[in-house]
Amino acid sequence: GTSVSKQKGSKQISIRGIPMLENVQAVKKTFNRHLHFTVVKDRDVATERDYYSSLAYTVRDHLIGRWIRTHQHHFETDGKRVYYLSMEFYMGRTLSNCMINLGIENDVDEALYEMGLNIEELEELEMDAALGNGGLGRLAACFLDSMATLGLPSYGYGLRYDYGIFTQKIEDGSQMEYPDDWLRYGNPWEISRPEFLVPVQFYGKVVEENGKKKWTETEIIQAMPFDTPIPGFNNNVVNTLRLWSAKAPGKFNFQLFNAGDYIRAVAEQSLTENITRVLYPNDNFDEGKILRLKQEYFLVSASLQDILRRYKHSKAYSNTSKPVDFTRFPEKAAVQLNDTHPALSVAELMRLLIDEEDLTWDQAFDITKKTIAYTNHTLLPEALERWPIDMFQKLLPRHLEIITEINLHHLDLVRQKWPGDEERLKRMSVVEDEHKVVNMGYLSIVGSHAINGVAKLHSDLLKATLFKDFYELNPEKFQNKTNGITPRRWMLLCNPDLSDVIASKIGESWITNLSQLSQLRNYVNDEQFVRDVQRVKLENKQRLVDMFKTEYGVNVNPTSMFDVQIKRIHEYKRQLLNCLHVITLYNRIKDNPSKETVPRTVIFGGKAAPGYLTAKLIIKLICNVGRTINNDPAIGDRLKVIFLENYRVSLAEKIIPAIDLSEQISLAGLEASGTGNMKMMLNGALTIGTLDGANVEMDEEVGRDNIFIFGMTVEDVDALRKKGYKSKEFYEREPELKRALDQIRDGLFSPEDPNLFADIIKHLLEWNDHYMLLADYAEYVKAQERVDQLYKNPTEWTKKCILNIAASGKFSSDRTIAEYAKEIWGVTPSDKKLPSPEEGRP
Ligand code: GL9
Repeated sequence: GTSVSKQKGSKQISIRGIPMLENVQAVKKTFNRHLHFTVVKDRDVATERDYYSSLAYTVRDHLIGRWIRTHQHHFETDGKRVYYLSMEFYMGRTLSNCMINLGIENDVDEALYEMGLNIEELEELEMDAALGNGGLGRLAACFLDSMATLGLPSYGYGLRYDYGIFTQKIEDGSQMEYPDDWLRYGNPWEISRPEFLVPVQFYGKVVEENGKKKWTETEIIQAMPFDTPIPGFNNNVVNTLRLWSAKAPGKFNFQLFNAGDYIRAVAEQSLTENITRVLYPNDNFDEGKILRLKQEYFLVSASLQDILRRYKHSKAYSNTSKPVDFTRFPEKAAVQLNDTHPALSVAELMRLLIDEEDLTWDQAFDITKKTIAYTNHTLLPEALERWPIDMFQKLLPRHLEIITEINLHHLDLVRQKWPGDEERLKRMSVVEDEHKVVNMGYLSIVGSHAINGVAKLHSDLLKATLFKDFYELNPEKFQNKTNGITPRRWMLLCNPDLSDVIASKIGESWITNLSQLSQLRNYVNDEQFVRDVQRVKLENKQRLVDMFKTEYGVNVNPTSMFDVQIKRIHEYKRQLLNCLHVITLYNRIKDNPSKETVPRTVIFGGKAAPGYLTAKLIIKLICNVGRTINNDPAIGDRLKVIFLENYRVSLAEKIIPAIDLSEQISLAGLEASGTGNMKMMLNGALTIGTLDGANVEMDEEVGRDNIFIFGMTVEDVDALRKKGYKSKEFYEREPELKRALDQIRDGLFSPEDPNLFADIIKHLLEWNDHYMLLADYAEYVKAQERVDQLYKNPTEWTKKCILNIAASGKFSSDRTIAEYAKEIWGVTPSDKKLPSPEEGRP
């Protein structure tokens, strides 16, 4: 059919039909009503942002009826609820996602067009909800979309940080951090719920009264819930993401200042509210700060109190005098811990059940274990949370008691299974006596019925290494749930033209059943289809080229290979290895200027944790290498290097559809899964990568002929470490590697300060290259040569892209969530639609 988009050049997609006149009229009317009554402007004085707000409220109107009805439905059916507890929800923008899931984007697009407004420009005004660092937080956001789309009665619980992940600016090649004041213009997508305010206690002491423990003289901070709607795709379900904000409880603390210090008392309220002020910007790293422990407990306590309240007021107990039976709680609630950050849930649920609901220890522990499950997201030792006992003692004395007792029971079981094995007992203790810390991973395992890793390889490594002893104690608890991504945001929303091309061949069922993409294998020899896929990729690249020109002043050839590594900057992800390859390409062109080469644009993007100096130096090196190469007239447009500023969800949506080559080159065994790898595969990029994380399963799905795998396996890494790795041997053995490192060391890329990168050289040579870049360098360069060879043949290249898209079905978060539902939560997905609001109340 003819898509409206082609006529008007907007991004509207045809696969969901042409706009309906009466819908378009209704949208215009609602939009104008909101501009007048909600935003309080007329069209003479309204700003673009006013139009964005009116549009957001218009779209929000379409959610409200479904949201209320979904609530009623959950109350009436009273099934088991799923609670996803996470310190991070990296949501990005909401507007276009809502329009897509509600199926109204074409109507809205048409209405705005008729009013002379540009929907894409308005969409750009929305701030990202950047309440996450990277993969872990974005995974939580994809899971919310899938849980709603699968019709599960599910809730996300998190914190409403006033400031999300910092805004990154690159000044003189260096990262600078600025606060992300995302709520500055208000947030039309949230609604506060003061009626569900929850008190959270801190400090105080534990006393015994008639043989019962009591936590008293605590300081109280109120948790104010803010709800955000989470629409499912095309099923009239709207679930809830509930984020807590810290609120000083006026009257309590005011008693502390009994006389005359009213002003000071009011001023100090804002100190209390610091708990939810800002997201800790660390990726795969535990800073161990008390404010972070407070944040974690604040999330856990507020959420569990809310969950218990919902159980007590559920249909089974409303309007009855039946006493609440908590032994049946695990039949009505599943709590999933997104890493150990909410691990205090184990102790808090025990406390609430024993101290507040008067259950026995054994009853409470049985309920807790049946309710809670734990996902591990990393093996990196520096990321594993271990809180000092004295911090606990001060901040959460009752929880320390409970954890100590849980540990005694746990160690009894270990003793029963392995009598006399004192070493094992010490290794498995939740409370590590030697370092005086509580191991939150161990606490999570002991308090859960299921523990899972996030890709096959990672789950196997958990059992073989980090949690070996616990696996031997309870092998039945250990599972794998390979990560996934939502095809709604990561295909329909970000790549509407590719969505159209795919739908023209295989229809639309892949949107909620991504394995249907395998049908595309039938079209690899369809010349028109290959050309269409090629055309869409080039158009997506062209849009980026325009941005590179305006934002960075760099001229990029849109037919050059877009070779992209976008992810947090971390040594284990080995952006430096990529950089060494870039320098090698540069040297080859300089040595042999007349030789024909495959033009490349190498693109990096990602934030470094503000305190991670080596990561910041890596950014500086990439920028400086780019400066040298991009300004070298001998290079021309054969090689360009770009560092993208402020990589985040909304920028990922623009880059990913334009990628030719996806860099997934972590040292094998260290990237638990990766999820960017899946997004790029789905959008028709080829992968160059190590056998790490989910790359292993991508390789399985697509076949070794269609992916560029290189480098050491986990076993190779182990063997090399055992044998004794010496990075200098590789430096001496590989002339091009030696040359690149010498150039960095001698200041070729930093003539104004030749010693600038000394620390990088130190890491790689003096300190023996912990992430073994030098060992993988030669194979990496060879794999890149194979990439070049293939890129010279655009048809063969595109066929492999199509085979990658066709093989990416496994990596839908719908599949991941269906597995959690069946194998951990004991709930059943449904593809039934709820009645739409227009259908009237039953
Ligand atoms: C991570 C892993 O490093 C990734 O490999 C994995 O894909 C994601 C999601 O499971 O989890 N673990 C982790 O701590 N981060 C990850 O991305 N970092 C953060 O985002 C905080």
